[in-house]
Amino acid sequence: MKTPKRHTITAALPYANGPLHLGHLAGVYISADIYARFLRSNGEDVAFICGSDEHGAAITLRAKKENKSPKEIVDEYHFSNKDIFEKLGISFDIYDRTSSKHHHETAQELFLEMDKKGAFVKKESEQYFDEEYQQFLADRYITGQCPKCGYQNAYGDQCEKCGSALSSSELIHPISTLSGKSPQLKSTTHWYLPLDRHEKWLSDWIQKGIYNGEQVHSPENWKNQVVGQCMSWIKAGLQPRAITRDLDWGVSVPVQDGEGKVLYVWFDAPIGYISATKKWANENGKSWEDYWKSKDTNLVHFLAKDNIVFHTIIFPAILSELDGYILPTNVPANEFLNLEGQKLSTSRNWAVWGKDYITEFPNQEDILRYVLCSIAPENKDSDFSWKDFQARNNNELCSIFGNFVNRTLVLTKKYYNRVTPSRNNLLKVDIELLKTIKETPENIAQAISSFRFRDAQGEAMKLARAGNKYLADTEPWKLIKTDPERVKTIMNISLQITANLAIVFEPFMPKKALELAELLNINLPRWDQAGKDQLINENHIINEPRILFQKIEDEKIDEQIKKLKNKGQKSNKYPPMKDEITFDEFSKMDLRVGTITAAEKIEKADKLLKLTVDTGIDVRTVVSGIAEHFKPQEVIGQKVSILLNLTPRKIRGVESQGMILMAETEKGELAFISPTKEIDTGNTIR
Ligand code: B3M
Ligand code: ZN
Repeated sequence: MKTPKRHTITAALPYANGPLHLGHLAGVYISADIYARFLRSNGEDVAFICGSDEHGAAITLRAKKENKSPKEIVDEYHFSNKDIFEKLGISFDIYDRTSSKHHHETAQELFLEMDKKGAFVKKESEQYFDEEYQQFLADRYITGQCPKCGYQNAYGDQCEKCGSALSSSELIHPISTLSGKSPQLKSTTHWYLPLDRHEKWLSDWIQKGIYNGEQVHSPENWKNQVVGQCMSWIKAGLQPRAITRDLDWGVSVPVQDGEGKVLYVWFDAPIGYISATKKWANENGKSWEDYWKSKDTNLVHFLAKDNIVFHTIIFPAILSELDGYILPTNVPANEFLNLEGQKLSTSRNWAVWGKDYITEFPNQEDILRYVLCSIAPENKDSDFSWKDFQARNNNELCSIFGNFVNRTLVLTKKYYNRVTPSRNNLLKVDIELLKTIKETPENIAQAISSFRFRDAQGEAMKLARAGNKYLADTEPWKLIKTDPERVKTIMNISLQITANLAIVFEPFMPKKALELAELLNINLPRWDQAGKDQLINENHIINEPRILFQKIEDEKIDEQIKKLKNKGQKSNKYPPMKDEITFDEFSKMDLRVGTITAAEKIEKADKLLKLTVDTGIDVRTVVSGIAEHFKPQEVIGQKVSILLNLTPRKIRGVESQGMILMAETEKGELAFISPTKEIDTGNTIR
């Protein structure tokens, strides 16, 4: 394998259908940014590529839900997500969008190139069609029973209960989410990527790093769980995958019989990396092809585990059919981040949103970066908790890193009026420290090169720890009276450590690194200067000391915990939602407006009233548990909602034919559900 001349780093394109939360940041973007910054600091040629994924059923469904157009949805989230990334210092070279004209053109071009080459198979097949909406249904638009585990509300593409990947044709009793009716099968033609053709070489490439007879990556650098996931797919046998859809939102299929069809979102989205690179290269006087077609380019995809197969199987299969493209050198996918011990859930609002953090913790973006890197789910799922966040800030950043820097700056001011003192005789403790200074960047570099960002940051922190210990052990504040020459050496070395901290922390906490350089009154040096112990020259004047990290108080953390719990409480105060039912299931209920015409107590049953209800189609008896709340004479003449077709059952010897609907408060108070305007008895409730 060649030493790379340049690096194309991609971070999964977030769907522009919702805001970013800590799970996204810890799962993908913080790691990717550390990698990109580290390489740039090393003077490497880097293209760090991202953007919004603006197509697919996730977007159109959201639009439908909010009664907006897909365009409105993607505009909203594209800009708000871009802003969050910027504020967190995620240093993309471009943050593009897949709804752009240039992306559509590139995606179409590549489709045509593949089509011409015979890389697709065109197949007619039966697909579900919603007659009422006159629309073919993407898998996401269909729900039904999972054939694997029997779960009633599986999506057409995946069962969220058992995790199986499905196709809608496998669902038992499929229902269209558009009309709520069962969809009909209708024949349609689609382009398929015959992944089965690619099985053999993909397997060699993933397991051995061999592609077209050449060693193109080192498999031992790939994460086990990534290789494991790929191989289990390959072993199960790869199936042809449709790469077009009958939809009206997306990149249209640029051939005659492609009318009314668009490219499958997972076909066009990864191509988004390429179109974004083109745009960036054009604007910056570079050649985009260097970043995608040159064998000495290191292509790395950052993403979370649910995106692995798309980047290790489908996209490589696409690239292999195109002229001259390289494949990724690595796909260091992360696992998931949990929140306070529970799975993150956007629908339950169990999340910490990037936007909220930025507003509630102003100028503390780097703290979040530090904490999320410390707990990055690199090899297994991990947990974010506010207490841990506070502890890492207070006990590590403030008490160690901040304390060391502050002492160094304050003592330099106090003893030398901010002028860097000279260094003289070195003792053993100094020599050891100089060795740590030298080794730190090497250790960090090694960890980053093998995508161990937690370890890498831990190594940087070790240097701060070593510095802090050095001052605590040597106690210059005591020595200043007895051995002022010695203090000069200690402070000189402490300043060298501080300068090193600025360099090595730059990939992790870029703003703090700049602040530190500013405090030292130097330009932030590049990585090749790290490890040196003469970064601050004798007589160099540093700036006025200032505190680098602030403690986070308990109140602030309690507030966050309370806020989260409140979100949870909403669903605790009231019973949680029952399992979803289909429209079909709902419509089986015969609900009507009825009128109570007679009521009497049932002997020896304190809670029950025997009601006579006029339902418009008959007069029937219903036993209802409302006797503790209503007297019989109170309810006569009351309009009610009644469920007619409930199987009759005997209660205290009386056959009850149906059920009266009641609203119940958490204190157990009851109220009838009756029409808000005059509606005749017998009318339906739907
Ligand atoms: N839009 C992200 C997701 O699955 C998906 C990534 C595309 S990367 C080409 O949430
Ligand atoms: Zn299932």
